Amino acid sequence: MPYRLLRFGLSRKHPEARMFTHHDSMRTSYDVVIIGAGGHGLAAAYYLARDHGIRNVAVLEKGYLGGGNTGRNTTIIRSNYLTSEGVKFYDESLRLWQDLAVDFDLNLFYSKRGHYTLAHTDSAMRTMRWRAEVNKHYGVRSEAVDAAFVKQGIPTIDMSCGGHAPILGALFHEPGAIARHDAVAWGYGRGADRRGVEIHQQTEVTGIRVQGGRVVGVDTSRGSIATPKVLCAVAGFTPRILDMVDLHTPIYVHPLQAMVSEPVKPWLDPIIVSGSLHVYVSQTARGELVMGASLDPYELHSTRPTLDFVEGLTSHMLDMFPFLSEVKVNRQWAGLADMTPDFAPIMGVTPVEGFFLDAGWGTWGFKATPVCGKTMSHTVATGRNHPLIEGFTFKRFADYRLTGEKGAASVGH
Ligand code: FAD
Ligand code: PYC
Repeated sequence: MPYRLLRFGLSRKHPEARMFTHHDSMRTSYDVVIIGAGGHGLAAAYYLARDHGIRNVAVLEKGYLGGGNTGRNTTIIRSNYLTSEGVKFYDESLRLWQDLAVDFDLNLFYSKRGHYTLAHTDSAMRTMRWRAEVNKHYGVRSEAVDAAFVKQGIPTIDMSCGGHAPILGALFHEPGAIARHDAVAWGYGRGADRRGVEIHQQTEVTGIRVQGGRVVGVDTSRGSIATPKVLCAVAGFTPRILDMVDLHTPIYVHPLQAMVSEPVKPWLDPIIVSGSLHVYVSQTARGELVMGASLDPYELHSTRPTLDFVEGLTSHMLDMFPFLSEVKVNRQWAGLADMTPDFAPIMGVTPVEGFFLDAGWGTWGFKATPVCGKTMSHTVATGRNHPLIEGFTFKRFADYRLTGEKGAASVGH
């Protein structure tokens, strides 16, 4: 790696290949069209080509690769969920994360930190014990820990949280990690491109053609394409795409904001979450504090950030870490979270033949990128839901078989 860096740095011609090919035109037909070049759409394209030999695939993106929630999230990766469906699914994702940088030959800055979900009340402690037991049952390393353990792991924290939310303990999840989100999109995009998948940016899907209950093509801002299979992976834009095929889900869209500080000396190794204080924070390898809070409390299709958010989040950050009062906020932004009533995703086949859905990723879908790619590529290739996504089907709402993950959603809602 250093040799490659040196060669690139000293070369006048910059011989490094582009991450992926620019195609001037689209084909008239593809075996599969994927809507959305976020991590999920690109991962599905990558595994379709690599594991299923399906390469005549177009990924259509109305903006730029990774410009949606994939490039806006706070990169927390964990598998400490509450339901058996969730724990098994996210644990498989964590396993896939371990090999990804080698698969891509790209540094994803994957960094295992340990993850604390703080408990400030007895009932929160009960939930932590519950999650720890479910996690351990499936071999996931989580444990309910007391206040002394928290203080030892995070020596700089004010255990009284400004005197109004004393920390009683936490759920400690040792595998909790962070990674560089845009590199994940580039890695999947480059890997798919090298296997023959076409990525078309600045190409918006404006309609989906259905005949006799099955998909036959898509209309785009650059013309129409014939295809028997469409995978929709558009996060906050899901309701608009579903309108095109006359399908309806209980998804509702709220903005989710985040912010980052100026770089400071490394002092925070673990990832810290407090649902009660509406705070989560980690420190990047560059020293920036990446922070977030809860969903904005209204439905809205806008990514405009607010001063209200910064004021609320910084005051709660100072409850935990008063010595940060001089640290400056560098940037803030928002993404569109596609929320479901049970805080679990909606994945797999739908009543429209050839139309597949990967949605309902709300505030929790970055960590699931690899396993979504794996399971959705299987589902699209075979026409049958992968066993790992059986708890997340489109029809679970009609069947009243919800997969209640709210207790593990991490941010307060
Ligand atoms: P996206 O990355 O949003 O990609 C969808 C793409 O579809 C977009 O690029 C969009 O332009 C494109 N598109 C939409 N409509 C069309 C159309 N008509 N035609 C063509 N293209 C279209 N998850 C975690 O696991 N951990 C976290 O710490 C975390 N933090 C978060 C913090 C914030 C502030 C936000 C907003 C989200 C966070 N999430 C987190 C959630 C996570 O970011 C998302 O669930 C995940 O990135 C979804 O990926 P995706 O590929 O499905 O969607
Ligand atoms: O899913 O861990 C998570 C998360 C943290 C912040 C937003 N989502």
